[in-house]
Amino acid sequence: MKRPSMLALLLALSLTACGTHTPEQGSRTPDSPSGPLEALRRYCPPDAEPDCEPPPPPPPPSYDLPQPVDLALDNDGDGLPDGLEDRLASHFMPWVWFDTGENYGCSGPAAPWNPGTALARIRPHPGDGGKIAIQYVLLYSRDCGDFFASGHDGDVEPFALTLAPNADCPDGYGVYAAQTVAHEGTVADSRETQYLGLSCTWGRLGGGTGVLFSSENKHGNYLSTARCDRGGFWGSDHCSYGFQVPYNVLNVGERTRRRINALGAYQFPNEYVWFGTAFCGSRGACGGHAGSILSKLNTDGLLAPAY
Ligand SMILES: [Ca+2]
Ligand SMILES: [Ca+2]
Ligand SMILES: [Ca+2]
Repeated sequence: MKRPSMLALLLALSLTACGTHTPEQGSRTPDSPSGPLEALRRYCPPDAEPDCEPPPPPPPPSYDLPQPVDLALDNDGDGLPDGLEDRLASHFMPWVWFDTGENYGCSGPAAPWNPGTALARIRPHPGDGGKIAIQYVLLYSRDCGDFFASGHDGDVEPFALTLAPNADCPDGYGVYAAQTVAHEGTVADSRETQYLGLSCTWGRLGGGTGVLFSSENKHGNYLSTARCDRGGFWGSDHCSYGFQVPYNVLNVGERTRRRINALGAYQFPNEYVWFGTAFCGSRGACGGHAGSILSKLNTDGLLAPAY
């Protein structure tokens, strides 16, 4: 029998070594595309050691801005200095009047002796970047219902202003237009628009007479009693100069750069601006009839006109 040469032995040893390696390479092709080896393939380079560990997942993103913020800066990243946003939103917040028929406590937590919570999103107007859009929402613990419309826990009622440059005004902007939306998205959807001639003083803090009416027990917003009394479900809304309530205006920032998210410090524990969860007026689980705050502040369809 012919003895194998040294070269043949070396060749056989080499093939054996390759053979031990080949199944490992084969094992990098996973049977299941979602298996752990597939995870290794995604995270480790092709020539990585077999025990290459994928890196830990990144922490979830936090969009909340560190507090306190420098209001001279554009912390929420929309192109406007945040201090200017704050001043304009408060300066042009109108007087808010409730109907004489409002049930006692239904405007709560807002009352003539306790300022209510108003949220505002302020940014360049999507329809004209030279103007500023302010979207406000007024928050209530409850919608108390009226005639054909049932009540519910939590109430989020929007209105909007468009500001335009006016060098005569203290911060360089006056009110161009106001728009209210009551019963949004229902058969009783009622919208009212006023053009306001670049007024410097329309708002309450600006010394003006700009007024918003909150309809009886339902809290739909209107700019005039006449429009309110024709609005609602089959004309059920009522508005009047019954009693007046002041509001604190909070600039909540932008969705990805939040100035305010949790509302626990602002009369509404366990409620959030930007999470998109149903607003329940801090009354626990509810049917979601008020919708979310996010849905009101993030909907360009509720903006006041740019032209
Ligand atoms: Ca800003
Ligand atoms: Ca903003
Ligand atoms: Ca309501």
